[in-house]
Amino acid sequence: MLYPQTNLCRTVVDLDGFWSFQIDPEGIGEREEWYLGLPAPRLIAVPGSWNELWAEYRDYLDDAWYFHRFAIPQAWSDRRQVLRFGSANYHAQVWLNGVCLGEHAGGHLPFEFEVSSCSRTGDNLLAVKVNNTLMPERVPTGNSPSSPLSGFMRSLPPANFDFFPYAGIHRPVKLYTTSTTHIRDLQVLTDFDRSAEDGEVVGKLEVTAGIATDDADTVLICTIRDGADVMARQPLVVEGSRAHGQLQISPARLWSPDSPHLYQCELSLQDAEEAVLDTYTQDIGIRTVAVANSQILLNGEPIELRGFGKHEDFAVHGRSLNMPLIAKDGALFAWMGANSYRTSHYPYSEESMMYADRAGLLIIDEIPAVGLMFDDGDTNVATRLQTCKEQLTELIQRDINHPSVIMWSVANEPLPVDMMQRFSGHEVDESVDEPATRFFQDLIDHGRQLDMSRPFTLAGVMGGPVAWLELCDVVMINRYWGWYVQGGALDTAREVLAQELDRLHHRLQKPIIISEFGADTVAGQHSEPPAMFSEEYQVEMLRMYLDVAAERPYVAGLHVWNFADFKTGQSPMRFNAMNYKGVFTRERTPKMAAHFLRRRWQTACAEEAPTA
Ligand code: BDP
Repeated sequence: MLYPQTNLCRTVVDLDGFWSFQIDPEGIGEREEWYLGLPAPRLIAVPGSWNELWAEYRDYLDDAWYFHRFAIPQAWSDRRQVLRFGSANYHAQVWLNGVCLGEHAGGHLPFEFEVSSCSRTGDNLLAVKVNNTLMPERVPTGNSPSSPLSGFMRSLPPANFDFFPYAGIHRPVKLYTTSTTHIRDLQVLTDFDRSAEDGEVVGKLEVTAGIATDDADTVLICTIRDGADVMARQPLVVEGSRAHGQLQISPARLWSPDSPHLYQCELSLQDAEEAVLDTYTQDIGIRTVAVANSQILLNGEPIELRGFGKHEDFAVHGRSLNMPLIAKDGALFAWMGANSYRTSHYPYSEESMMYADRAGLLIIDEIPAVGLMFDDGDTNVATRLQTCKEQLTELIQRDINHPSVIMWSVANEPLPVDMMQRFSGHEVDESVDEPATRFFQDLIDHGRQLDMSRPFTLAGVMGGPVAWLELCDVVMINRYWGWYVQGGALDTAREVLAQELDRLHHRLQKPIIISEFGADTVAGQHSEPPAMFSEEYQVEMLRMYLDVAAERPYVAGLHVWNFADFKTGQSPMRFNAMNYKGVFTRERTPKMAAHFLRRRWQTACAEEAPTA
């Protein structure tokens, strides 16, 4: 799905602002035609999370209605008009002028509706019913009996994951136009060669696009620009509604964290008389990602991921788009010498992916499959597999052109059926988790059909089946030795971690990323000797993981959990309903650990930098 843009042939109008809002706990809105206007509305910001705005709605996740009036100019009457939502959590049903346009399930991903037949010049009435109830058939889900977050640890709201299930229209709402004959989608896969004569880099682009046209004579011209310079230009081969072609540019500049160079791929859809009907420009970066010899290779060279698991989370904004925060976090990444993050535990905004392309960050892009469970009946599991596939399809379609995205993650900490037994170190019957192994095989196979150019992975829970890691191109493990297990005892934790890493390496022979490790740390809490929850302990724990990894070349990356403190549900495990494992506070004040990582990572950067 293309990100809306204004250009020669397209216009985008932003519908964000203050909308009307009303919760609908009785589910009467549709019957009473709230899509034509709300009986007792409050004002809400779009984008935004409603849970942050009114105390009484903090834990409310059920139906809520948004309503907004906007105008369409006369000049648009013969244009194709599309209404697009960056995301809404979890389920959205949309009406325009009383006509139901359709619905979308799954948060964190964009969806759109063509509205040309029910929009009108002048005043328009837009209504959206949003629902974020935690349900077993949704991904992510409500609470599971096998989850460590169930029983007396149960959190409020009863999520099966450790972050607040914010609800609302979280990302921008836009209305855009195209001509009836238009470009539908665009995919650019990149590769490169070095010329035998002079070693110059030849960039190779494989371009495919979808077009909506009735005219067999439609022409689609592809131009690759570097700012004002045209690097390559040729018509694509059009076959029905698909077009494809291969272009080369030479010399080409490769995209990398040190030099995140972007080219522009511009499509121009023309009729037989060369009149331009539609055009679309996409930033692209020429780079390759591969896995070999237990290393991740970017442009053929080993890279080491230094960074974090994050969240889209901030006071008042909740989970909604927060552009200054994206830029602030980017600046803090640069300050620390970090080069990578995982979109734990759901797709982040398209705007943050664009930022990463330009800033040279390496992203592990994750679907919202956090805390998947397999113990609540075959039907629920089958429904969730279907949902995961849909989410993976939508994510890959959305993000395939971002050079920053180097890997797809299909799950975070799926829960083995025999979770508690595994946790307590008892013998387990591996066969009980085989249905889940088939689930992941199926999901990863599905992803590989959509994108062959990036590795697939999932973040494995402590004690989880190795068979699940075996399915991945790159192994990711979340480890809390020294926190949930061997808490306070970093020497023992070091031994267990080192042994486990070596065992996994021996068996799997793949690059390993420690995708989570961290300690809850109350900013300003100090202790000597270091004790859990103090800033000193967080530093010592991170130091231990970094040291163990540094001795093991097959550890291809370290993502500290977490970049910043974040909101979660209330539970005895979470003081103040916060997870305090951030190396920054929620407001982005550095803890001692941020300074520690900066010293370690800035040194690593300096060592990697090419010498004169
Ligand atoms: C891991 C989860 C992450 C949690 C973290 C923690 O992947 O979402 O926030 O543990 O406990 O299990 O802090």
